[in-house]
Amino acid sequence: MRIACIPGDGVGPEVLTASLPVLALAASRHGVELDLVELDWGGERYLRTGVAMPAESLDVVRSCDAVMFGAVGRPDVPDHVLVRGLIIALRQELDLAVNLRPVRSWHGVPSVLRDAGGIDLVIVRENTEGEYVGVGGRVKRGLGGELGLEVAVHSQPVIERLARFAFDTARTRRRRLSLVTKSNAMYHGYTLWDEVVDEVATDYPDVVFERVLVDAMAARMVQSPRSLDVLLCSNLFGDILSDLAAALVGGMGMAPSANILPGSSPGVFEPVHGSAPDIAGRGIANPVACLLSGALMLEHAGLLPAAESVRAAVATALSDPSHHTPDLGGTAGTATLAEAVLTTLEAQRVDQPVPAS
Ligand code: GGG
Repeated sequence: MRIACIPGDGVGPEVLTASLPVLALAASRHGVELDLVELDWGGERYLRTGVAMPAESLDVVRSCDAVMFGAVGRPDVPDHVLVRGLIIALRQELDLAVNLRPVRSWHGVPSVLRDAGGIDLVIVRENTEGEYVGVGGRVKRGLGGELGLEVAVHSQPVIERLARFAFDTARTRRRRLSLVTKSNAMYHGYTLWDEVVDEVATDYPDVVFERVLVDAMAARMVQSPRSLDVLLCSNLFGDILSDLAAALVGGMGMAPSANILPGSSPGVFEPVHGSAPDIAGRGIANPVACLLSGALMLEHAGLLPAAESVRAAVATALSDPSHHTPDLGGTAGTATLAEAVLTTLEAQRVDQPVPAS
């Protein structure tokens, strides 16, 4: 597999460098070698050249089977310049319709909840339009009474495509799907979501379907997260709720994601967290979100046993608190945790069924 690697900014290079040997070993054990193509896209390149990624970026990415992405953002560049210029641009230009954000609890990992055991949900986030489509403007700049307009765009084909993916995902899990909107107040775009998803739901009578307003969902995720399975969300709501979900299972360092167009490649696989400039360069960032994003990449490439072997090794490493990074209450560094995962993976017998993680 030819993998484009975009370490990006802040802790991005640290977590990606730590994760790649694990992913390479898991893949090679299942007969696939990873050919890594490193790309210097991100904030430093923006400061040097005026753009975060070059004009031919799509050709470069399309020549690869997948993209592993670290993080984007640095304090000396306005956040929106890099987020829009890199990660949102890749999602939109490659038409990566689905942002898949699975969240689960891990044995031994502390949580803000008294009992976080058994949380296992997946957020299916719309990824190319909604509130992040980039339509709007600012007028009367510098004249007083300035206006800022941000127009959300929701389209039937994009909602329907995403909804079918979410229902298909629910069929591989506990067959429960919650559509998250705010259609009581934002009643143009979100009533369209309600109607389109209601219609799709009729094709999936075996999936228990409900509509939940985003504010109620935020409360429910804290109060009864185990009642949730698949959450189908717009771009904005999926972005917000996935941070909340991550916080329930140990924090942002535990949340992986996949940007994919089902049945197509390349997808872009990235930890949900950003560049964390406050801890960048100190070797203490949690690599788990990046490792699990790599597992999603292997799974998307059809290497499910390799993906499961990474998840099982992560579970084993996390069960020992001496491997925990500071965000999990420990004192271990990025390399210590990643090496514990690698050592566990090395010790796994390839012909052995992967233990349930
Ligand atoms: N690791 C991905 C990253 O750096 N994300 C920063 C971010 O703010 N992303 C916005 C988004 O996911 O929509």
